Order: sequence, then C-alpha cells, then structure tokens
Amino acid sequence: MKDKEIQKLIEKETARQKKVINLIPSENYVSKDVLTALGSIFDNKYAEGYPKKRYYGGNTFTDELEILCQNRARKAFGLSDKLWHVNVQPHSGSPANLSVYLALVPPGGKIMGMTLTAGGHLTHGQKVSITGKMWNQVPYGVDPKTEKLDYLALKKLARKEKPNLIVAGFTAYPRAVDFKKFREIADSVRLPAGRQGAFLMVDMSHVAGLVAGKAYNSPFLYADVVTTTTHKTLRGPRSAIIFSRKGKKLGDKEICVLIDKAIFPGLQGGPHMGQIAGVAVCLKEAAAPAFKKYAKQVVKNCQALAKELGKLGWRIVSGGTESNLLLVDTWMSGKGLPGKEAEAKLEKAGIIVNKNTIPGETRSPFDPSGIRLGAGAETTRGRKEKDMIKIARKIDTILRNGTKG
Ligand code: DSN
Repeated sequence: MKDKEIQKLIEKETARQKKVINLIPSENYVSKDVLTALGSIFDNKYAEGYPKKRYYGGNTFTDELEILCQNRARKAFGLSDKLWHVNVQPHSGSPANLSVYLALVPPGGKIMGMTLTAGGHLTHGQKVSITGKMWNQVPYGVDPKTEKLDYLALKKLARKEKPNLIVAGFTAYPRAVDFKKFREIADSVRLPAGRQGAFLMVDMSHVAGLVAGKAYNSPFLYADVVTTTTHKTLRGPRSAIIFSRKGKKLGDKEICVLIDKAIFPGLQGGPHMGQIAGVAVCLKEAAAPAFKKYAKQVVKNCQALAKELGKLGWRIVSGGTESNLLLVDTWMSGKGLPGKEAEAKLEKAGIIVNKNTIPGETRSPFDPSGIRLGAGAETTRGRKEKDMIKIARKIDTILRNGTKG
C-alpha cells in the first residue's frame, strides 16, 4: 500500500484485534473472501435504481450481483421467492429500519417498540432518533420481576394504543422471542381507519446468524417485514437487508414496492456494490452446514459465560440467555460498579465489552448500571465453553479488584 499512514493504522488495528478478547455482541470477524469482495472494484460502480431498472449504464454485472445476493439471502433463511421480496441496498441498519417506517407508517403515526433501557434500539422510535421525532413511540419494556417479555401486557398496550407498526427485535435482550405471540398481538390491534391489525416488523440484527443456523426462533412465519444488519452474528460486512412479505398491502399498494421506494429514491442514492458483494459472500457462508455448528456454539458459549459469572456472584439480567448476548448487572445488585468503569477496567486488561443500560435503569445511558457481553466474535475464533469459563473467571477477578462485592 502506498499510503503508509493508513497502512500503519491498519497494522495497529490488526494487532489490537488479534490481542484482545472481543465480547462485543454486535461485532464479528469476517472471512478473507468477505473482505476481498467488500474491497473489490464493484465499489467503483454507480448503480442507482434496482436490477434491470438503473439510472446509469454499465450495470450488467452489478445486476447479476444484486440478484445473486437477493437469492442467497432467501436461501440462507429458507425462504421462497414467491413469498419474500428482498432489498439488499440499505447501507446499514438505521436506514433499513427508517425506510420501513417511511413506507408503512404515516408521519405522526405510532411505532410500538422496546425502550432503550430495556434493550430496544435507537431506531425503534426513541426520541433522540429521527424515528422518535417523525413518529410517536409506544414504549414497552420487560416484566420488572422476570426481566423477560410479558406478552399479555404487550397485548393490552397494543390494543389500547393502536400502533401502526410493532417492532419485535432488540439490541440488548438476551432471551428467545415468541414471534407467534407478537403476530397475535399485531393482529389484535384495531386501527381507527378500520384496518384490522398493525404491521409486524422484526429487527433480527443481533440474532440473524443464529436464525440462519437454526439456533434461534425464525421470525419469517409471522412477520410482515424482517430487517437485519449483516455484520453481527451473520458475520458479514457492515450492511443491512430488508425482507418484505409479497402480497401484503397498505391500501392498494404492495408493501415491498413501498419499502423499495423508501430506500431508493426516498432515503439513499446509489447502492454500495462492494458492500453487496461482501454480503453475498457472507450469505453463502451462512447457508453452509458448518455455519449451523457455529450458530449453536455461539449460544452454548454465551450460556457458559453467563452461568460461570452467575456462579461467581454476578447478577445476570433475566437469569440467563438463549441468544448471542447477556447482560451483567454491575451496579444495581449491590456490586457498586458503574458500567462505564467496568468497561474501562476490562479494556485495560484486554477484554472488550460495552457498558449497557439494564431493565429498571437508575443511571444514564452514558454511564449505566451494567455491561453487555456476547460470544459471536470469540466463537468465530474457535472458542468453546471451557474457554468461556476461563474468560468469566478473568472478568470476575478484574471487576472485583476495588469493588464492594
Ligand atoms: N450498535 C449496535 C449494537 O451494538 O447492538 C446496534 O446497532
């Protein structure tokens, strides 16, 4: 590489990534093939529009690439092209979610989503995000005792508030989700205009790889729309995909058409074709038999980490995990260690985590009461349960140093 300044930074970051134990649940290590595709000459090409309907010439191979990527997305999740339309153009998760709301929820309409402190994402209608400024969030949380979803309470709330769209999907919820129940809740909503039912959007960003690997419930039997980033457990480049159900309508318009229009020309210009090439590669990898083993191991590793930390006296939010992540209460359970300090202490010792709010949060998102840990990245590096137990013990020693518990 001629640019030595950037080369140096790449080398430093490579060394950092090799050296640390990475427990950030939204990160992963992509294959060399993903990186090659991502950094390929497809990045040179403008391809505004969709396959066979572009606003620039020279798109023979980008058309082929985008169609291949859409087909691989369906294959990775076992979907029929008769039932599911796929858009692989979102530059990342936030524009993916935003485009769905733009397409399906009128300005000022209601989006029922989980609060940030209970594990929702900014783009699920939080006030600080555009999704909470253009639309009104109907916030929901978890049961304060179990710290799990309370479907009965959700149904009551939905029937009272009549949201246009319900988001099932989270950024810090460690448990399995009953998507069938979410479908029933969405169907029970009577909208003022007389249209029965709210749209059900599942944001499966965190668990997409687990869904592809059959280690987590699939939302596809029940959702109208499924959004996902591609760089978490799916182990692809930073990007996103939107799946929308064919035949589902808003008024007389197909929702897939409305969502495509919301992405382009509504929100974005040209798709990042290098990114789409990288996504196509990761989707082929995710459809291979070895990926099932990976997905199952992620959950087993996460459970081993949670169990050992629990044994060592740390309170695990909701008592455990059935996914790629877990939350540790470092403050409210009496340990007296703010999440920010816990994150910093661990980083100093080479373990990378992120501070996180926990249900019933009494501090602030910038310095919350807990930390979030995940097993996606370390499982890619071949770690198994016994390694996670050792990591848990190391975390315990580092965090206990100078704390009350
Ligand atoms: N920031 C991501 C996460 O860490 O969960 C979601 O966008």
